[in-house]
Amino acid sequence: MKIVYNERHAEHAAQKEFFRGQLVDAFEIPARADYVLQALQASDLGPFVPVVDHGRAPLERVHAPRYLRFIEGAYAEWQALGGQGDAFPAVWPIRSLRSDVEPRSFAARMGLYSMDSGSPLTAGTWSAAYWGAQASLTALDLVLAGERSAYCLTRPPGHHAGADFFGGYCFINNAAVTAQAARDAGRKRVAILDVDYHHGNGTQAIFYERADVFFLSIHGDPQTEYPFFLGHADERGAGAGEGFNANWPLPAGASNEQWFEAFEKALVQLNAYAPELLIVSLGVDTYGGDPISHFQLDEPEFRRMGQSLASLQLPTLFLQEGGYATAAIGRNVQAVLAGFES
Ligand code: Q9C
Ligand code: ZN
Repeated sequence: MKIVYNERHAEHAAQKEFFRGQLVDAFEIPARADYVLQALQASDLGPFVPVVDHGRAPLERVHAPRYLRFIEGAYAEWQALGGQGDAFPAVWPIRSLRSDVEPRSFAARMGLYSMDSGSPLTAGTWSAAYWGAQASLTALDLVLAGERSAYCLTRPPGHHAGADFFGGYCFINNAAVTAQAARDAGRKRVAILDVDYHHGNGTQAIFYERADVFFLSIHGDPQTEYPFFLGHADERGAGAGEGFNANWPLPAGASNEQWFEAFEKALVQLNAYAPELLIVSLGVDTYGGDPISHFQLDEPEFRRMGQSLASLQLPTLFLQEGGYATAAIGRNVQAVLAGFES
């Protein structure tokens, strides 16, 4: 399986994040991708393919241009104001406040363009995120050219980022940018299967009223799990998109049997849709040892996941999302990809 690696990922390097009123060591750190790289280099997966720059246009097909400009310049603005270390938002345009007027204040725009205070924005965030989207678009080129599958190794992840906001460690929604690029390249039906522990609220929202991109997700129940405000079972799409969104929220602590029961249901719906391309938002924070998540998958289950995905016989693009048990991420990702190839 060809692998596209975002070599610029480490430019996004958060130090700390807020957790229960304290600044704690960041979870979404460069070592995550380094471990995956090591594991894949030691395996017989590959070869590695260099990233091709597709420019800004494919990002603007999904994200508001003013949002992208904001992310690109945000760290410089923060520094100019005397901001020390990583940048965090502190105020949001919650219900009854206006979000249609873009304020001049940097602090206000940080809030306008974000959903939480848990996603530090660093000096290299734009660069890492931009090149991550390019890596994903490069992986798409491979699959469009006839490769059965490809894997994009990148960070920061993308699935929580909406058309005009960041959050959940995500800044550019790589899955959405890539699905839209596949549509623009003539693929008529694209499916995004999101197996990250957290609901992919950004991806869902971007395609919620569309029938040409089917979003399916298995995740921790938003009643108790991040992102809390989206990901319920009754979210089935709207307008032309009605029936083309499917969520399987599972209780924190769900068993592997529960997880695979939901997964098999998702695969049935996915198969019935007959997509021309499958994008897998591959978070491995479903791992039992994950420090911020509460499912129990382990290596045999990750392998089984890959095997089941292969049985769909679809052109498949695996895209790295979450996974925070740093030293185990490589093994877990490798198990999915090796299962797919087996
Ligand atoms: N201190 C992804 O997996 N909050 N994002 C966690 C832990 C946000 C996870 C708080 C978790 C976001 C892509
Ligand atoms: Zn996650």
